[in-house]
Amino acid sequence: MAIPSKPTGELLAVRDPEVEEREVDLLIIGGGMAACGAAFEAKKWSGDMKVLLVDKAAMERSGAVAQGLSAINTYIGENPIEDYVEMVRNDLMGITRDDLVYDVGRHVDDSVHLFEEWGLPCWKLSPEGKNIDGAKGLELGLLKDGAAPVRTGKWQIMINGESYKCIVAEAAKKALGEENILERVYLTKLLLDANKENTVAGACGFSVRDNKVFIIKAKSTLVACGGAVNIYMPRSQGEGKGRAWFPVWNSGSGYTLCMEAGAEMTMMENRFTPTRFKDGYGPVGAWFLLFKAKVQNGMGENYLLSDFTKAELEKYAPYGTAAVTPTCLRNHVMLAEMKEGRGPVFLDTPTALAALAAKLDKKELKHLESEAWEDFLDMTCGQANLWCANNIEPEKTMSEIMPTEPYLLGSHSGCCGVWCGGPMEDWVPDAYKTGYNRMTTVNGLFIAGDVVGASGHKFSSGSHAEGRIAIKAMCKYVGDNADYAPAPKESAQEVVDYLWQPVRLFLDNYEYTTTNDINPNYIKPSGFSMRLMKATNEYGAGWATYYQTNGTNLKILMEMFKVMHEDSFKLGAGDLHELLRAHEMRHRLWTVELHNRHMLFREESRYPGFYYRADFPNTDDENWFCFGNSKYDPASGEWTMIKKEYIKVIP
Ligand code: SFD
Ligand code: AMP
Repeated sequence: MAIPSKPTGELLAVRDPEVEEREVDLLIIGGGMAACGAAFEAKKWSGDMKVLLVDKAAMERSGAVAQGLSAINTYIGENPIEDYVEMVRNDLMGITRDDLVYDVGRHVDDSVHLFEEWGLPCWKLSPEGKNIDGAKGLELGLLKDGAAPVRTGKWQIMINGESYKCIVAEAAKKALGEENILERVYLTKLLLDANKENTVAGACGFSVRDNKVFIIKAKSTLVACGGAVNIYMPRSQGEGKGRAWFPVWNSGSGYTLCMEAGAEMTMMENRFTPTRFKDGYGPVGAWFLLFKAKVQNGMGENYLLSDFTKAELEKYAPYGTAAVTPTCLRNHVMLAEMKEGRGPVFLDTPTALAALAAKLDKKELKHLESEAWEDFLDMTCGQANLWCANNIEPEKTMSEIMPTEPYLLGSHSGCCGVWCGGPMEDWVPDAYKTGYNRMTTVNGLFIAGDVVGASGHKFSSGSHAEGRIAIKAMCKYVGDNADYAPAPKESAQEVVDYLWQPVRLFLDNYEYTTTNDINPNYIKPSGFSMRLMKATNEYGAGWATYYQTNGTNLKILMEMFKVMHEDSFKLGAGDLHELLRAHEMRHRLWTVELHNRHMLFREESRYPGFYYRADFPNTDDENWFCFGNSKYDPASGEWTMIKKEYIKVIP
């Protein structure tokens, strides 16, 4: 007789979880940069309103800034805000929400000044033109008092940022009070109101430490759950599996929570396919901008200077011929080089460091070398490990760079996300208003950071500022709707049955086989994940096809998603982390399906280098210079695709 399998895992799930119900005025979902900004700012505007922040992880190291960062990529400083808007628009191939971008631009520096006040070391430029970092930088004064930052590009400043997230989270926690924060609770679904149409009444989810379901009623909810990672097969396989550039725990919850509730989405066809140090995912910004490293193809040539590259960029004028080449087109020319057989592409770190070393004394040179390592140790320590493992000394050996798998995000060099209102000010067109700044098309539902669409290049600082903007508007909304008593449509029993369905399916069936990973009655999240990522990689313009797809491929993929939706209710979970993975997979599926739905809708290639519609290989301004929007109807389950007019607000 076969021996029945046993549940495995550290925190085994039981059939009937405990249920805890709470009621608050303001609910913040997420604990990353935007949520920390919201938590900090809430203190100023919420008065006696009750605020609750719920993070799926521990705020001190949750979200994209978990490992720290080496630069703050958005600091306006001496620049006109209009220039920032223009940069963002050009980088995203012309179609952005100027009002949202401008709004971030006018507030972002205040967040950076707070970070420095809270203890984040920002590098300073000495009067002699030297870069002074760490505590010594402080001796040159504070940014807010006019001290000069070390600018790498027009918008970026250098920091010693290993503890960046700890510093920002500490301030958020202090402002809100630990008693108003739930950590390690994964909010899985928004609750719509039973009596008030198109209105959010809170959210539900579960703890990954206890067998406990949370049902949180709220008058207004902020979704700040970051972007979506592991929706495409990562290049890292085998030994390297698990590595990704963006944080693996951001599973598209921000997009899924909002779309499932019926919020209008925007530019979900956009993605970010970052160029990174191959295999270790080390960011390239500091190497290009601070160290001034140059690229080199397999023939030893700087292809950026070639007529071939020039001609490729001219195809995408005016963006391709702009003073700063958009991020997607930088990828495009790199991919074009590889497709011509002139790969791999290297970053010439030895020449760059040698050029800098020529101006330095011995001590300064040592410091420069440690900065080269620190850039990764502060932010992507796996890249530094990989250098060590391969005996790479950047001053002696070049490193390969390569576009990674695609990510969905709205705060870095991408702009997919949820449509929302801009500032309630005269200069903002009515078509860009929803009644409250950063409120979606669902009443009471607000967004910030990666979740906000059509306004990229906020980065860590801009996301923090946007959280602050959003919570201020939420406080006004709650004040204006003081009589509103949230009453979710779903009963507590319905919530538990939905959230715990993967556990019960597992418990009903696990004894049928000798190992609980293999069973005819359920699939595990890890297997489901492989299926999803294989399909998107092959049909949905992943790295397998040099990021190319076409209408036929996308339609095949949409059919595959239908089956995956059915099978997402066959996910089995024996312990609490597996339950988390099961619901994360549902969120990833919803998110990446919408991405593909949008790619199918937009019949042009707006972002060459991020992805290509090979059947429509050019940009088509005549037909597609507009936002690609979409809306899910929670009642009927139908999707509507919408072309929304682009309005240039800032000249
Ligand atoms: O080098 C739920 N980023 C960079 N920004 C910069 O300013 N400078 C840089 O140097 C940047 N670089 C960089 C960056 C990110 C990463 C990963 C690397 C390098 C390696 C980008 C910023 O970090 C990014 O723009 C912001 O962090 C975005 O902020 P926000 O708040 O939108 O997302 P988040 O910080 O990831 O936080 C998300 C939070 O949500 C939680 N969460 N909680 C409850 N329920 C759910 N269902 C949830 N789902 C998610 C998460 O736990 C987290 O707290 S470089 O490449 O350019
Ligand atoms: P990254 O490390 O690639 O995320 O980039 C960090 C910052 O530097 C972002 O603001 C990028 O837009 C910018 N950046 C990176 N590479 C380049 C480049 N080659 N030219 C101009 N800006 C760049």
